[in-house]
Amino acid sequence: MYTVADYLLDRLKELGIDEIFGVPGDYNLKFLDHITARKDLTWIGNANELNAAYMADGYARAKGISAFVTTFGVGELSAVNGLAGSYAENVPVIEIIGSPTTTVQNNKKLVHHTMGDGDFLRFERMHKEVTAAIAHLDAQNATSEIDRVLAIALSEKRPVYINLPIDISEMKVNKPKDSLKQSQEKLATIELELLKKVEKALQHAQNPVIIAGHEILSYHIEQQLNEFIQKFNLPVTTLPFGKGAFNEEDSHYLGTYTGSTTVEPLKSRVDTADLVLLLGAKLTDSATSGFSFGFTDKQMISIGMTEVLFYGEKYAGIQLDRFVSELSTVSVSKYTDEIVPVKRSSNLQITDKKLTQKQFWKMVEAFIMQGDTVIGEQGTSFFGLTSVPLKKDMRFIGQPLWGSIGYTFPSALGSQIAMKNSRHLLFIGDGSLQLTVQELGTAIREQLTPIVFVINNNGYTVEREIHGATEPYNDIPMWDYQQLPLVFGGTDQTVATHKVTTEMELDQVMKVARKDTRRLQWIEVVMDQEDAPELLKKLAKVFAKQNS
Ligand code: R1T
Ligand code: MG
Repeated sequence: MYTVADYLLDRLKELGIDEIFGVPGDYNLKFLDHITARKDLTWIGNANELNAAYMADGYARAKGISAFVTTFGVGELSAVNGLAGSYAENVPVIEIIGSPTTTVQNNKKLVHHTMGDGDFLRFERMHKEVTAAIAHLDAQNATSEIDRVLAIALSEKRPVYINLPIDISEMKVNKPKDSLKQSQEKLATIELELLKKVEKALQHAQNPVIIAGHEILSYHIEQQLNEFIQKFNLPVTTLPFGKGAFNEEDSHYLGTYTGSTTVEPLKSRVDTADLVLLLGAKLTDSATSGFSFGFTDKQMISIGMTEVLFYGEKYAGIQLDRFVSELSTVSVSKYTDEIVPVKRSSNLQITDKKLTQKQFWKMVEAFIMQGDTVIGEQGTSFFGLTSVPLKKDMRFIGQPLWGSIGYTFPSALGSQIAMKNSRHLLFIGDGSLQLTVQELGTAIREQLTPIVFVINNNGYTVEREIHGATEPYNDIPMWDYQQLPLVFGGTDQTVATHKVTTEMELDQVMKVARKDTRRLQWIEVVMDQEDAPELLKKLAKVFAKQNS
């Protein structure tokens, strides 16, 4: 019998999903049977639902969309923080919640995972604020509601929620007749009008600059952006929130723009541009060192998913992917001034001195390779990695807007599962790791082989920089980080563990880790608790001010 469960799973397959994450519960077990019965789908069980949401987010950043399953109430509520992050950063994740049968819900039975008041819609209502659409499946609407919310996830690049009562899941339906509707390609009238205006602005600009942001990554339109840049020979920079949207080895790439903390000559180049064209970018506090960008609305055109500003004038109804795809059709002459590409470090010296943040990130710069995916956790990791110029065909994952610590560990694993051939390098602080470390078991079970740098600096260094350097709230219990994989089921076959405190030790381990591609590389990196990357030191002062 072909059921609602089968219909939903066929649709997920159609979207390119091969793995589904989550945690079982009695309200979703039968639905999970439909997953495990299929050869073309793999169930990846998580240690908890928050991690499942984070892992699905990382998977979606790589593959374009993802799905995870939780149980009613207790499961879904644990995942809310993860969904909110996906919402904030435009990552389309589908959450499927197995809920009690329609009869139980209609009769307001006092069943487990409820508040005991017969209100079965409480948790669904709570999800309204962190999803782009909610479907509550019933006997009449199941297939049309599935299609409706999946289309919204695709066009808005935001999470959607599917409440699947366990009896509805087993209900007989017809197979889908057509493929899911995709958004149309042709520009709407308002988009054409704006395109003409942007064309004019580009024609008049003497020294324009393009700032690419995270929505380029959400819509996977890096190629369309690149076409536009190459065709008109335009200088381009990215925000830390969207790093990786443009090939950083390309001669048009100026470096990462971070507001007042940006290195020269990039800072002046951007701030004095007569046209700053933002594409899919949001000028958030941590991406611009507390809104300290040096340009104003008078210089700026911003084309984004939720906000479009043309020299201060607001526009609505612009679909970002369509618009960016059409940008290379404008009639503008090539930019001919010199473009100063991003500066790379040279003359790396390795000594037997203790590792500093400064030296560490220089060594990382030399270590990264074409095709890698790098992930930077909130804390010294994100801000250290922001200043590292990437290589060709590299991806970058961070969560600078939502900024929930612990996010990157499951997310890196999700992305690694989605992109098996890209070596994933995760940089994560000791404090952040302590939130989501349980997923180490999943990494080992799935035989994933990322390189994980655990920065042991004895606590919350980023917060020490902002406030309370020696206060006990910025301390954390000291763990034996190097040994962790062993208690999570790691063996010599699956994990190599290392611990480094000097430059030379790191150098040695980096060489070994790069070659040892068949095991997870777990590297504890010891650094001083007062040491931080230059960018973070400057930024921390800005944040401290923002809070006073
Ligand atoms: N809780 C959650 C879920 N997310 C947060 N961002 C915070 C609390 C606040 C917070 C940071 S950074 C940070 C915390 C607790 C500490 C990170 O420490 P670490 O991982 O050891 O990194 P470092 O390398 O800097 O020592 C705010 C500022 O985002
Ligand atoms: Mg730390």
